[in-house]
Amino acid sequence: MSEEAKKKEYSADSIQALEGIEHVRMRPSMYIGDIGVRGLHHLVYEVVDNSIDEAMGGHCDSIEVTINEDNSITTKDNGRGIPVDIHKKEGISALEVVMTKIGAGGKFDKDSYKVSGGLHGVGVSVVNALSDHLKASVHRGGKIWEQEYERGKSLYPVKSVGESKETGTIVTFHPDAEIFTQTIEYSYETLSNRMRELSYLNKGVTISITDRRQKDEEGNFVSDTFYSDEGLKEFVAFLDSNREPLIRDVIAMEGEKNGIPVEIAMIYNSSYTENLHSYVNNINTHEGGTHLSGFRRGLTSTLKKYADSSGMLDKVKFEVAGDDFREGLTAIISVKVGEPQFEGQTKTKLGNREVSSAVSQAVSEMLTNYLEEHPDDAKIIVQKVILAAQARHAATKAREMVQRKTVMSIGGLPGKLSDCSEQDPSLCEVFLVEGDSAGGTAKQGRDRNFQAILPLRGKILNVEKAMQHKVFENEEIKNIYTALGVTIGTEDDSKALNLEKLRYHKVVIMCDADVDGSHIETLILTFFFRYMRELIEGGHVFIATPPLYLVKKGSKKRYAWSDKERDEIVESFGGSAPIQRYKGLGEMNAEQLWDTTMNPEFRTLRQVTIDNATEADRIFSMLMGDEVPPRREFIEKNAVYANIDV
Ligand code: 0RA
Repeated sequence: MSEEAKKKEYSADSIQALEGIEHVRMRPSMYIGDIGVRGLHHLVYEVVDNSIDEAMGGHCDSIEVTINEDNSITTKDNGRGIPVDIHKKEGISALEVVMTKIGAGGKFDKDSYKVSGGLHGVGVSVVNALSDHLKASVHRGGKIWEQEYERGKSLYPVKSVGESKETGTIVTFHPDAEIFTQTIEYSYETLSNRMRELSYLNKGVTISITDRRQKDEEGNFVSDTFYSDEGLKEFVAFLDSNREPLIRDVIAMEGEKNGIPVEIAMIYNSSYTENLHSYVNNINTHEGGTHLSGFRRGLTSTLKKYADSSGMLDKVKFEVAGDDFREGLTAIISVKVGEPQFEGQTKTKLGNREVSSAVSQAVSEMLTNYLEEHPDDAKIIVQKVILAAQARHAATKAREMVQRKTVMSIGGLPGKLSDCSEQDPSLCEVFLVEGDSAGGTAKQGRDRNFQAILPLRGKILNVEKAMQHKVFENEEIKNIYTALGVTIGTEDDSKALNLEKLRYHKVVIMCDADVDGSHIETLILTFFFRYMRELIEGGHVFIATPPLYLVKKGSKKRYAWSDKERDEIVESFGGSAPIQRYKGLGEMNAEQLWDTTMNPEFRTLRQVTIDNATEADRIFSMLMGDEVPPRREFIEKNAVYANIDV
């Protein structure tokens, strides 16, 4: 190639690279999902996933993540280091290619390691394009190499800045506030939960996280180090730490089936809930898919076969079905798939057909062995299954009652519901209000055109501890089903929720801003999480935030939502002013409640999301389970809903 042609090719390539960066900056959501809190945190996952790839290839066993004072993030691994030699095709350092070429992904060498984790698998160059500054340091071949970038463009060619006996990659990036207009503030909680999860999913890798913005009581930066020797086995034990185990040990397996790496761990506990979590390439597949259906199939057929041959089902008169085998089951399935096909609304449903039989075979082998070797545990599991089947038959009757009532909903609406006049559900809101008196105030204060009120009597049932038929027999819960207009059960899933006839697109939980109120709020959220998760996933559930104080001086009055805000208002009123503390919604009059908490123009609604299903599950099992001490400790340390809202 002539010099001229080379030059031409180089500039053509760099124009393409530029177009790539421009495209990422113009349409960031296409690459990282969204530009809110989630997308912001996704940047960290993307970089860490590259380090995890190194670990999966056996080249790395330590990853350190630091949140710096300015909300920039530093990740450091002891992998091989990103190659720095001149890339044959591009004519620039491979490091620069990895960092600036959208879609290069860093994987020129496809076979060197198996799969990448990133949900969108977009590569570090996308993180670079969305950062106002990024610095990469590579320890490799005895030297330290460096390059810096601004909004995806390199500031200088890769240079050597020193010597090193180690290998590894250090990346520091600062998210660009021009892109992340909502916030660039990282949540330690969110990041450390993900690092814990990654350490369970990749045993043998030490992952630490440090927050340089916060210090603990001893003056050290807040920090956690995660390391798991036994992987999923320990993950299941962690998830069930607040539940009572039914069998002696976590059942676990790890191996390759039809060329697909499969890892499974499961245990039965004394609760009535099914708690399955599945991962593909370290990504939580919320919507399930072929690996999960393979697991269910393998579990059902193996247990059924065992129960039949043991003779324990001989006297059972009713049918034992799929759901019954999973009551009180906590399980994690993790598979690694070379070219995963993600489907579903949030692209978290695995579509690859071949994975189903791989997982199903793996479960069958694992479980058959365990049952043969642990006949006592096997007996306990089968007994639990029979009890579940019995309860399900009772529940079916109760559920049919709920459905019948919902279907005949004209005139069948609960008597306590004060409905709104608007007919279009997308414009309608319903407030679930604690207690009849607050319900009365809300009824007077609301805009009856589009706001409905459903008062709930005191504490609603704790569904975490109740059997299913008790849940469907509960008056308050029946009222919620009928008021919302949702039904339960479809052809292929008896527990699926049907939202087609949802009567309000906003469901707002409105409780007192005190300990009792937050307890009731948690009870309601637990019910939604266990029985109406689709409602949360659809973005329909909100929490109202009533004020804590009213500060009055002469004709001036302002509300405060925190002690800090209260003090600032008092200050702005000249240093002293009478303060009224609202102990409950009932102490506000209708106008005040409308002004502060219900009027869409001024209120703040917090949307409930399930950011991390495993963590949400653990929190609900802790808050609502039998073990009192961890609950008290947790409530004292955190707001009750610490991890489930945004
Ligand atoms: C491309 C090729 C190789 C490693 C990497 C990228 C790599 C990327 C990142 C990002 C963070 N940490 C990383 N560590 C490695 C293979 C290197 C080789 O063949 O020696």
